[in-house]
Amino acid sequence: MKVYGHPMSTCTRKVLMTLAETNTPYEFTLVDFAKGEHKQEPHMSRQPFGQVPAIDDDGFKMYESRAISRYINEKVGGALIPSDLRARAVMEQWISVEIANFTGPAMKFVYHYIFQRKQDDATLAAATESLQKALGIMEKQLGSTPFIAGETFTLADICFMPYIDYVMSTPAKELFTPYPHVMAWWNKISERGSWKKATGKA
Ligand SMILES: N[C@@H](CCC(=O)N[C@@H](CS)C(=O)NCC(=O)O)C(=O)O
Repeated sequence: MKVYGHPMSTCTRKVLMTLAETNTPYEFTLVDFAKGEHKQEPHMSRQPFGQVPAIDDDGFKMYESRAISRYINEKVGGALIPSDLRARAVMEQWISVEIANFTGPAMKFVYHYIFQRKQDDATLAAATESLQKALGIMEKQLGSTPFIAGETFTLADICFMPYIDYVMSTPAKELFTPYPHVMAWWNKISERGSWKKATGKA
């Protein structure tokens, strides 16, 4: 399987984490943002929105990180998607929470502090409020289950990871302190060897 992406990209990292968790071999091709390769051919034919990641699996081409992760897990018979209908539905619920309620506000801090895309005070205040709301809801869940969607590590955990990792290296990490179950979950899942491999920390 060929993976086209950037090692620092949150979306690429979801795919790399899924590959590492499922022990799936792959060949990585850097799409160099600095050279604008993501907005040029041949990458535009792989990902028409000019973003990463994209894959080519023996001629089968697709993009969108969460969809790619589901494909990889199903292809190799991985354990990242529960076979039980209701457990799987809960996993999908938490992936939707990640997309709809967590990642947007979290990324405001990442843009502001890491990527130097400065956000105004009102934007950061709104992001703080939204993130605190999401963290409170995650805290309740993680007080009763070891992983975000239940008893096992799933794609839902993976989907949160790249964003939390970046937020934790900004002053917004303090927003997580009042949520001990979220912190314990993050400390546990970020210690996985697969995460270290996916992020080049191994
Ligand atoms: N929904 C897409 C989003 C992809 C995306 O936003 N990728 C970012 C890197 S994490 C990117 O390529 N940004 C460059 C750009 O949008 O110009 C996915 O999950 O794959």
